[in-house]
Amino acid sequence: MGITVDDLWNLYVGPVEVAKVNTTVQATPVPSADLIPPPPHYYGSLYKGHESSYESELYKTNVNWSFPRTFWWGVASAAYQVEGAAKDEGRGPTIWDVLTHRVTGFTVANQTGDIADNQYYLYKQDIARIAAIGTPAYSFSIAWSRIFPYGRGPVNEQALAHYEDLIDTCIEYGVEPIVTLYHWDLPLYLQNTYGGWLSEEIVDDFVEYARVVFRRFGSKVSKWATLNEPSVFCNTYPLPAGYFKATGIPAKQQPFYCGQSVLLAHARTYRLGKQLMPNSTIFFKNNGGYKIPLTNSTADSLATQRAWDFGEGLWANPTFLGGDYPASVKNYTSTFLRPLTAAERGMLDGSSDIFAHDAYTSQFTSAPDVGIAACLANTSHPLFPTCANTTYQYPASLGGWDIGPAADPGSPWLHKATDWVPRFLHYVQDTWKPVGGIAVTEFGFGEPFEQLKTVLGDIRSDYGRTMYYHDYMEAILQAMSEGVDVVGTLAWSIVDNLEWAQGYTVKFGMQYVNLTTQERSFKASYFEYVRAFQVYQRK
Ligand code: PNW
Repeated sequence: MGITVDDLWNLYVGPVEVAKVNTTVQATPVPSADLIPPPPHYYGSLYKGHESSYESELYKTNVNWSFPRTFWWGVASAAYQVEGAAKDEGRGPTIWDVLTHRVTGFTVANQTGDIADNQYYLYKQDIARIAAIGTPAYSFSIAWSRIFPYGRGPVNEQALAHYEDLIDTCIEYGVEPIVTLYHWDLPLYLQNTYGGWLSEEIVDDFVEYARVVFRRFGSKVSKWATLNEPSVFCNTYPLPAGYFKATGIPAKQQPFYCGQSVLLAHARTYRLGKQLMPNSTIFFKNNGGYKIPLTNSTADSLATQRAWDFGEGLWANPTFLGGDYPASVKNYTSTFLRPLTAAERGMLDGSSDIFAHDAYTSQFTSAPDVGIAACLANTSHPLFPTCANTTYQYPASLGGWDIGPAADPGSPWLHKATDWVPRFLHYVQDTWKPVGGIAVTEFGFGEPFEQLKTVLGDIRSDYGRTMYYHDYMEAILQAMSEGVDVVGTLAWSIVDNLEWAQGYTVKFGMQYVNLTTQERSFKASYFEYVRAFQVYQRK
């Protein structure tokens, strides 16, 4: 490769922090006192929705609620956010090691994932804990740069052995492992060699990585996510100037070059996976949320359609609706991106077994102030090319209220909007008609100001997040009782972790992590999530 992995670290990242505990720790039994749920909120359940007025429909609706026995559920994480052990056992650097170490201010207080939750060494205890509280599945991601330190070329057996033991430990504890191949941690070498996702060269490398992982773990893992939230990670392009290989592709076009590589990488990986593991469930994770036209104007409904097209549709139309981009997206990308070939469209169509969606929130959508046409005519308009505005507030004519309570100010994109979840699920089912149903593969809430709390009991009593899960699970049950085929849920997250640019200042964990001692504690929300299944899952 012309450069050693050590040199990659030294030249582009520099020294990394090392945890005190840096060998695999055996699990100890979870104390039974840790598994006592919080006292109930007796009036927590005001059933709502168009067909369930509190007095008359409550019990009727409620008896129709249940999760079928086949319903799968668990908690989720991603490698860079929880693992730590940044340089250990042959891991190669990723763009995130550079972003956190070198790009001043990229993360809050320049926090890094060097140690994070040290799950690379503490996984046995983490799995023992989630098993003890009754969680049937754990969804984690594999770090591409552990398996292939350069992203291509030599394979690192030590990393494969590590993930093998992680998977075996899950199975030993009766926890189903669900694996994501890519959760944003792009091997740095690939970014510097050809621009990462901006180049179609990445497709071959990704498929080879997938092949190695599928071959090794295909007999033990049956649910696979290829890629997590391309809408988010493709929009990290352009990467900050001066740290990575520059490509000369205009900034606003870069997310779409990335998108095309992602679609092709996903589709080929899907086809390979189904060939190697015919009984597996393979999908990619979309994200976004329900989009409500702010007013009933024609402009707002057009803008809302554009937001669907440039959001979920960019990924879901090619995979669920015949292989190509939505018309509005194609209209834009055809000015610079090569069209997908008939063979590629054929490979894409039907390439996700379920519609997996990380459905945290919903938002109101409206036309830009200048109007859609003027925005489309001005490539430097901040909303170009989507040309749709979003807000979390009702219009002033309706009082300007929030759609629902805001999460931590560090996550301004997130408001609790659980009242819209049933409509969202209907919309996904009606629009993309996923044959295998819908899975909510991430949902969660950054409890406001949780990082300021110092008393463990106060941290564990995460009322906002608890109500979020309570209402969210009811919303899913409501939608299912109305005929929406929801097949699974994965809550974000198993533990507090590195919340990307927010560092450790925003908490999404259903377990608190003391970052000094690495001790974990269940929060009330975890019990609430489990309770939904204790009450409603058919035996
Ligand atoms: C997800 N949005 O990201 C990621 O998959 C996780 O890694 C992350 O920790 C979690 O959500 C919480 O942020 C998202 O703007 C980031 O709609 C942004 C959005 C959605 C999901």
